[in-house]
Amino acid sequence: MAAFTESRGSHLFSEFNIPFSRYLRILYASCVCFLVVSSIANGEVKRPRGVSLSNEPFYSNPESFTCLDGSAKIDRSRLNDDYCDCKDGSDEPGTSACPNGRFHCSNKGYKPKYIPSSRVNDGICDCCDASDEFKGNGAATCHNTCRELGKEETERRKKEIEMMNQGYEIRQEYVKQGKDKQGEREETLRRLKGERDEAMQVKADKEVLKNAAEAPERDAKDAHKAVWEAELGVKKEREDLETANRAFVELDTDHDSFVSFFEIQTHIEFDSDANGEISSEEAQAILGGVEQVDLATFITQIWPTIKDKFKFAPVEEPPTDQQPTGSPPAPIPDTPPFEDEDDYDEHMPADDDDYDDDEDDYDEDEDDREYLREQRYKHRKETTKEETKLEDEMPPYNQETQALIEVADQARKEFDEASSRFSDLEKLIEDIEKQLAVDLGPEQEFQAIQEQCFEMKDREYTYKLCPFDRSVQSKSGAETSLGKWDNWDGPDDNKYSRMRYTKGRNCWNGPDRSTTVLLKCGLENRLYSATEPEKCTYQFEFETPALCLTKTDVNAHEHTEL
Ligand code: MAN
Repeated sequence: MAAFTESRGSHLFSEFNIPFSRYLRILYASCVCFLVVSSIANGEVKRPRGVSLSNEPFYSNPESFTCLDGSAKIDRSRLNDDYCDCKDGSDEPGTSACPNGRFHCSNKGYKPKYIPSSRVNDGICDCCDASDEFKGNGAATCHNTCRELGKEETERRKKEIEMMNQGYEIRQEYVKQGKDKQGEREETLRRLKGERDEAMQVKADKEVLKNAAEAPERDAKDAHKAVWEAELGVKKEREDLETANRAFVELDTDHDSFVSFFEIQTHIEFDSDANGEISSEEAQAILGGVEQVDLATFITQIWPTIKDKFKFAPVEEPPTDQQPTGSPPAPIPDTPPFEDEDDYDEHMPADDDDYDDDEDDYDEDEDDREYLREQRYKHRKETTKEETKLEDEMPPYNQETQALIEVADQARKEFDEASSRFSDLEKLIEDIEKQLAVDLGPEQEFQAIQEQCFEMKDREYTYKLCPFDRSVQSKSGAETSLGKWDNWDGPDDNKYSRMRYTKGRNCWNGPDRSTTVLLKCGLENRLYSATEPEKCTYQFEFETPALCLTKTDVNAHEHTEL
């Protein structure tokens, strides 16, 4: 009796939200009423209609009734008299007089339940034992169907238990597989770490070899480049000299082997004050303050100061259908300002026999000479272009340097290979460590759904769940991320019943998309529902044997009374 009172007491306390002091009084009343209850059993006080067995003690006083919320005490005759006396409606459990009253159906053989007392005698069968319809139409039409419902329920429960038991067996398999897989992964991780350490050593050794091979290669290449740059310098100097000579020839229009200030005046690029003409003072200033300079002075003193400005006359095509005309070709000076005359000749373009400018040719017709001069300019221009191009390209390395490059190339190749092997191993280790860090359940049972995806269609969308990886929505082939694996999110006592996927694609004017997956026990792994309860917040439902946690004796349940 003590145990009965205690358990019922706490239940009632919360069920009716009764103040604690009132509760103590009720408790006292319950004890006092024990005798009365016994007498009820003897048929002395009848339990009012609509009162549950557990509430019976509160209705057992043969004289009076105290509302369950303590708001009033009334004569017992006013119970179920179709007039509402208690604020909580507790005096009218079996009529529809109180708007907040509750009618209790015992539903023997099925599940007892409460219905709002307003539904009593409304003509609609709410209780399977038909106890809510005892007057009027309902009394005639409602029959007790609790026994059949109870049978169906028992059958349903039995099937569910059988399913859960089968699921449990599958789960046992999952546990075994999961643990094996975890062992395999740990073993692979150990092996990879060993290989990674070796690869790191190989990489370090190959780096030493590479550095050793690259040092002589670098020295040889640098030496080669230095020689080439020196040669290039000399060539450029010679070219500059030649250009200076050509400029002198072009400027010396009266062929007196001097460039005079009036000859400078013909080159408008020297118009330093940009007034459209070059005064004799401007021209003399360009010649260093003198009236004229010879070739040597021009090359050494004047050319360096004017070469960036100086413009050669454009090369003109010789007329095709008539004899060329023009002034006689300018003589190439006899005495170049070089100590070594051969050196000069070597860097002057070789003249073709066709337009040799020997002194004898000066007897030729003036037009012919003009023609030859034009040809020579053309030739010079093209040759200079070609030479410049060639000079810009460094000549190939000699055999010895080439051999050093090959050795260094090989060393680099071996280092790169060692380096990428090391990186590959690092990546594999990182991946496997990530996998091992995932919580696959207390017994690794959820490993069975790792590394695979489950899909379902809902209207225009296909939803995909790749457990421990991502959640996706797709439409016409375009995928939208609904979140990446975050963590288990179930309540403390059922942590593995809910998963969270977060940080999916941002929702326009809203949060990042996210998914909650509710899991339950089922015979197969199946995504069977996908909804969007709030914009861009998705809820999936997934069944899996991994969550079939218990094995129940079906027969034991079969005999459990409802
Ligand atoms: C897409 C889908 C929907 C979502 C809207 C939000 O159409 O991802 O699920 O509600 O975007 O704009």
